[in-house]
Amino acid sequence: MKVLLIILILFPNIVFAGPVKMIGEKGKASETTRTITIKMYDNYYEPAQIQIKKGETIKFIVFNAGELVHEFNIATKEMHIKHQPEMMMMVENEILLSNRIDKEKMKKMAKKNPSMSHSHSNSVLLSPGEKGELVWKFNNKVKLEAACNVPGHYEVGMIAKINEI
Ligand SMILES: [Cu+2]
Repeated sequence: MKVLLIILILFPNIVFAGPVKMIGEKGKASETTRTITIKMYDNYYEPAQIQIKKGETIKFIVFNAGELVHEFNIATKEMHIKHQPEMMMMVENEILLSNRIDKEKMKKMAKKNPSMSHSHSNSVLLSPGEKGELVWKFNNKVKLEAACNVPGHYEVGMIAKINEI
């Protein structure tokens, strides 16, 4: 226990950067091998299955065609579950409204609490009608899923399975 605590204090990056590398990394746009268009509806993705090959860098063009705010987040199931309280906090602080993201408030809150900036390289959070892009390099070390962590959406199955082919 004591040893773990010392490791956490001395090397926080080892502990926290680890899982992120496990899921792959932010890709370079110049290394994109394929583009996949994802449409987000209330509350599902189209397509609901994504096929990837090891080492591929994919550019995802994500469009929110629904009437609610949605997220496209590439992570493991465990990471999604851990991310959900953070999203709930955004709802409680009225940054994340059901059909809109209060970006001004998000900026102000981010100064106090960096986790509220919601700028993770593995996710895009979009208001209805908005379009976003995410370039991801897959290394296929762990099982991944793309999911929406807006409160209630993951629970009703707003998940796109990522399968290695
Ligand atoms: Cu959603």
